[in-house]
Amino acid sequence: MADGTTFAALSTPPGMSGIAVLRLSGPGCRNIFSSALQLANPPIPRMATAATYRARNGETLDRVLVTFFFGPNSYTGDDLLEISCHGNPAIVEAILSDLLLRGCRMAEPGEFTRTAFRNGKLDLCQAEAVADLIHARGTAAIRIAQRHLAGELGKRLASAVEILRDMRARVEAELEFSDDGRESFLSPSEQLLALGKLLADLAATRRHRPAVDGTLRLVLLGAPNAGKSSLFNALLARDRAIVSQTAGTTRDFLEGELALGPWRVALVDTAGICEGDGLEQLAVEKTWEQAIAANLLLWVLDASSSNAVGPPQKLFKKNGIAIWNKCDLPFLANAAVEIPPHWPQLHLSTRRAADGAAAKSFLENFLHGRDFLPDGEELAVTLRQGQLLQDAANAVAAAAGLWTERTLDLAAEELRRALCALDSLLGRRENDAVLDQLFAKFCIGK
Ligand SMILES: Nc1nc2c(ncn2[C@@H]2O[C@H](COP(=O)(O)OP(=O)(O)OP(=O)(O)O)[C@@H](O)[C@H]2O)c(=O)[nH]1
Ligand SMILES: [Mg+2]
Repeated sequence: MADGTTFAALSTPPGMSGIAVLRLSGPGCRNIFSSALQLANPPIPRMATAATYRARNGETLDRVLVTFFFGPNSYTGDDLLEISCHGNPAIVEAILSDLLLRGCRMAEPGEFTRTAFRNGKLDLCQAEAVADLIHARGTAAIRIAQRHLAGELGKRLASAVEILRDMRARVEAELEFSDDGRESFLSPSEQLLALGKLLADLAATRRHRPAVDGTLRLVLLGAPNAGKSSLFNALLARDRAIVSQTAGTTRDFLEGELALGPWRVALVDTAGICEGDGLEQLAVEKTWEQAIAANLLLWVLDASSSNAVGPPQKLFKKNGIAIWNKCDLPFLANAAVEIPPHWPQLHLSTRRAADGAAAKSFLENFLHGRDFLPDGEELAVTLRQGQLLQDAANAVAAAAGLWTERTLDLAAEELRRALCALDSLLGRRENDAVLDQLFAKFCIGK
């Protein structure tokens, strides 16, 4: 809400803590500084100062530490005040209530960052990265979020935007002077193709997004009847999938949600992998699609069968865990079953209630602090960014083709489309609905 009022929020998690940090942004900060905190106005910027917070009725609410940031040299770009008080919810509430009485209002979700975006402190991709950095799991995901926050995407696109603008100017000049008989000076299709590839490659980094968002896909795989659906139910602690002794019970894959430590996990049960035809084959194709999209494979084997089937070589490079099921029965599996050496192995029986809980905590420990990003991966664009990058890539590729065919008016139009997509990506084209949707995902106080 760009209404020129001063908004305030608790920026640290609610509950009891050593300290709690309240933030205020807007023109009223200076007044709060001198009235509620009785500190000399104008404040000394960026200097932590001890003060007593007094309510309007003169009551002392807490001894606090305050820091004042003058706009535009603040997070939001407007005057900003940070108040660190003792982390007691009653103190926080008393200070917030007093701030409301003094004319502030409560901030909306993401309003600090949205204001920073509106004031040109961040481009839209950087604003999105603020939420990423808070939610990222694992050090590689955090590094990626930090790169996005530092404006890496904007920097990489700056030269693309420059080239596109230049090309568009050239094609328009060519169109304008096409009748004067001059020799064409244009041969830019290759440059455009290279640019299209760069944009498409950036768009493709969206495949790493779930790992940055803290969401993972764990896929149960294995031969028919190994006990995948039984394990699926045990991990979800409910009878979600049909279990039966008939091999080939599961056809369509099933999805259930599971929290494992800080990760939000989509657990997927699949059709058993086997040779077959017709429907069976269709089901197995779906299983392979799931295997490819997985962050972690849970390969289930029937330990009681001399025909227990291990994972195929083509999955050896993926992250996985081998789960020997039916360990309530004698172990008859062939010792020659090959499991990738980097996969841990787990022995259990879904018939034993305690094993489901044990499997869950094993997975939780296994996921703790783990990265699901390939080494050296530098960026992971969001779905929104990925779609716009792909739109731009398609338009640039189309422009390259049209240029080769000398259909310059249409090439100019495609270049314009590509530029529009990149402008939307960086938030240079106002779209309140997109902004509302994007910032609604933020917490209050961010
Ligand atoms: N003894 C024993 N039987 C089990 C265990 N887990 C599953 N079963 C049985 O094995 C059979 C197959 O279990 P499912 O969970 O349906 O196996 P699945 O891998 O999902 O099978 P498909 O969907 O056909 O591929 C059922 O009869 C289960 O009751 C176990 O730990 N011990
Ligand atoms: Mg099944």
